[in-house]
Amino acid sequence: NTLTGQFRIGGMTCAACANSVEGILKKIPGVKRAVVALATSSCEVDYDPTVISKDVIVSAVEDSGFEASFIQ
Ligand code: 9UX
Repeated sequence: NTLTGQFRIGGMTCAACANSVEGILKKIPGVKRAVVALATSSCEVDYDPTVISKDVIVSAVEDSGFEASFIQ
């Protein structure tokens, strides 16, 4: 049971930011895969919708000091 979501991530200015966001995403229970693209200020996340929702992903990123919004 996997959904793939695209999110916009704001506030990433260097590669270490992108690594940091990726680490945050991968630590969320229910996240199976997370790929952050610094160049497009976005990320793609595979997650188990029976464990978490897209809102949990957005909140976790925002709690870490970046901006996040669901794209599709
Ligand atoms: Mo780079 Mo991001 O020096 O918070 S890690 S700007």
